[in-house]
Parts: sequence; C-alpha cells; structure tokens
Amino acid sequence: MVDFTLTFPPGFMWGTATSAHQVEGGNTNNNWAAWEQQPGRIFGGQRAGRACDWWRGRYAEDFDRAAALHQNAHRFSVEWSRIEPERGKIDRAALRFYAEMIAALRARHMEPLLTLHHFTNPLWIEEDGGWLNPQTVRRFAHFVRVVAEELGADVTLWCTINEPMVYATQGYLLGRFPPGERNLGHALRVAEHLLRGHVAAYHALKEVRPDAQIGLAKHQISLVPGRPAWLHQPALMLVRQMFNRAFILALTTGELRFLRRSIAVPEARATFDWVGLNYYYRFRVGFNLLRPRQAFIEQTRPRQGLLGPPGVGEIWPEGLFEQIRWLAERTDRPIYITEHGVPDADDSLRPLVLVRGLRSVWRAINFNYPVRGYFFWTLVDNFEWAEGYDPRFRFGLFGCDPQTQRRIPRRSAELYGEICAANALTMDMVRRYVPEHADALFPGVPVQREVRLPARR
Ligand code: IFM
Repeated sequence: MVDFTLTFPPGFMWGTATSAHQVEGGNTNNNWAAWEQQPGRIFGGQRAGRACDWWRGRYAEDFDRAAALHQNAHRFSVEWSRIEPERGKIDRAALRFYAEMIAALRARHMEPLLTLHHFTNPLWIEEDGGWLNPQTVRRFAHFVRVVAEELGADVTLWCTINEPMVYATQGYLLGRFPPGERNLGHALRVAEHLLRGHVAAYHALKEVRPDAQIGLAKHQISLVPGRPAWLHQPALMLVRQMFNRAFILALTTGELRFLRRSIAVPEARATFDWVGLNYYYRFRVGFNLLRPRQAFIEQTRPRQGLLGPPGVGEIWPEGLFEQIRWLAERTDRPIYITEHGVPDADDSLRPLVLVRGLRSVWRAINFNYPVRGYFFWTLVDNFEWAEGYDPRFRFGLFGCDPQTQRRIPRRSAELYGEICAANALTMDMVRRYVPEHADALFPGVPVQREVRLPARR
C-alpha cells in the first residue's frame, strides 16, 4: 500500500458547528421551547432543558476541547429571543454574553462564524405568524443590524440563515418542526420570506460592516430515483429543484422558481460572498399516490450502504463532491462546508464518515473548487430537535450527558484533532482509525516492495 498525504490548502479552516438552542440551555422564550411542551412533539417528551449548559458558561471548557484538537474556527448561532425578548426591546446583557463568547474564541485563535437564524424564533415573532408573516423580514433585518452594531467589529464571517428549505419543509410541509403545518403553499411562502430575510440581513450587515463576508448555510441532499427509474425520475427532478436548487439559483438569477410558480426577487441577485454547504444523506425519491399532501412524492432510504438510525437517509459522504461541484459552478463563490456529520452514539461510523467525507472534499479542492473550510457537526452531543436526546441521534465528537454534563471524548475526536493539526489526512491515520477500510478507500500498488535485481555474474 502506498503512503500518501491528502494536504489541504494553507489557511484552511477547521472547526465544528453548533447552534444556540441546541447547546445553550435555559431558552424559554422561543418557538421551540413552546413546541417542546406539547405532548408527542419530541422524542420521549423531552425538552432541551440545560442542553450543554453553554448559557451558564460551559462553552469555555468546550472551546478548550476544540482548541486542544487544533481547530482554528467555530460556527455558532446567536439566539434572537434572548437578544430581542420582546418586540423592540434589546437585552444588552445577552449581547455582552455573545461578545464574551466571541472573545473566548479569539483568545483560542479560533475564527468565529456567526449564524443569525438557526431554526428558532422569539415567541413574539412566532405568535405574529413567524416567517409566514411578511413583516418578519423587516423585523429580522432590525435584529441583524443590532447584532452587527454590537458584535460586528469582531466577526468577519456571517451566516444569515441556516437551512432555509429544512425550516420551510419540516415546519410547514412535514409538520415535524413548529408550527407543525402540512401545507405546501405555506411552505413555499415561508421559503420566499426567508429568501427576502436573507437579502434584508445582507444589506443590514453590509451597511454596518462593509467588510463583512456574508453567506448562508444550505442543506443539500443526494438523490437517487426509485425503481423503475424512468417512472420516478421526474419526482427526483422536482425534489432536486425545490429542495436543493431553487434557493441557491434565486441568489444568482433573482428568480425563485418552485414547480410552475416563479417569484421575481431581483434584489436577491448576488447578495452573498460565500456559500455554506450542510451535507449528510442520500435518499431514494419516487412517486407515492398515498402522499397527496406531499405532492405525491416520497423520500425513503436506499436499502444498502452505510445506515444510521431509522428515519434518516443513507450516509453517503461521497455526495459531498457532487454538491460542492454544483455549488461552485452555479455560484462562483468560495464554499465552506458549514456542516457534515453523522448520528452515531457508539462512534462506529464517525471515523469512516470523516475519512470518506474529507477524501471527497480534498478531491473537490483538486478540481479547483474553492472550498475554504470544514465545520464538523458537532462538537458535543446536543439537543437534536424532534429527536431530542434520543441516544441514536448523537452527533458529537464528544459525548455529553445532559443530566450530569459529563463530556466523554470519542475516538473520532482524536482523529479529527490529528487531521486539524496536520492540515491533512494521511494514510497512517486511515490505517490506525479505519484499518478495515484502508485498501478499499485508497487502493494502491505495493511500489515500496524491495526490488530484487538478478545477481551479476
Ligand atoms: O442538528 C442539526 C442542525 O441543527 C441542522 N443541520 C442538521 C443537524 C443534524 O441533524
């Protein structure tokens, strides 16, 4: 087997990603806190509760852990409901908390990437219609301006909105996130308002900090057609257009196209400096006449491949390459992998997912696609939305028991630390962490075998 080193470009960003409601604990004033109180919404009737206890300061020890693994960046989000608990009322202490958090990252030589909206809304926003209400666009921009004025001097990288199409479809089409609707028309309207929210946030940020580098985190999925492919291919194209492509294309064309509906948003054109890719799964897509409320379309998981817990797609890290390629060619912007990870409590899949994922990212970089950084999801196990603290949905490099707050490093943390330190993935790491996959992942010829020359007479 040949020894090799997959080296990443100098200055490549290595980090993990988190979000406020999932790690802070003590959030009681947002739509998720209210949703968690409704029976049957969250696995086992759980609530986020103390989560990872970051609000009471435990972020500092977790940042120490990240820094000890040689990470040089961290993606996190600020909680709108803390900063603006009531309409127009700004909580300066909450802003100070986030300023301290940013300073804590900087003190550890970690670049902050700040997300402004990651699934949660203040209750006063939610009660006034959430993102179905067009007023939310202006209210969000106001909040963004406040954050930019207070924190902008110490932050360069900004992510306006996390996974807009996940928010729209989970909350308004599949009913799994608040407000639990199943209404395609509403899902599309929410997506449109999120796009307008992104644009408004972009301008608010640029007015306050012209040097801000602004993007958004877009969740992309890999898709294969159901069988027979000729029958189900149109379903795939529909999902691909609506879920993967429409939002991104609107940023380049100024037109948001869903099915036959086209909404002109010319002001969206070019309102981004970089694009973030959140990537996890591959799904099989097809028509199902029993799903009228989902436009007769169903997503299932292919039966083969790397399988995590039920309910999620096949784990297929190679799909990163294709998603990077599409984003790079369509947007012509730098790309950050703003999330990539796997639900895996016993860490039996994570080292392999890291290796296979980074092999794909490295391959994309070698095609000259401008990937600038990689943020693994996530640093410590946290509150996984509708899955709550379901033990099957643990995404952390470190385990975290929400009762005791005890952190337990997983082996993948060590592997990620070695990768970040070396700015590279090496064959030696592959041999030590996923020896059973080394030959299949990196087939080679035994060139280093001793060559015996015939003896001279
Ligand atoms: O935990 C989530 C995160 O909030 C958004 N992206 C996917 C992650 C894992 O499901």
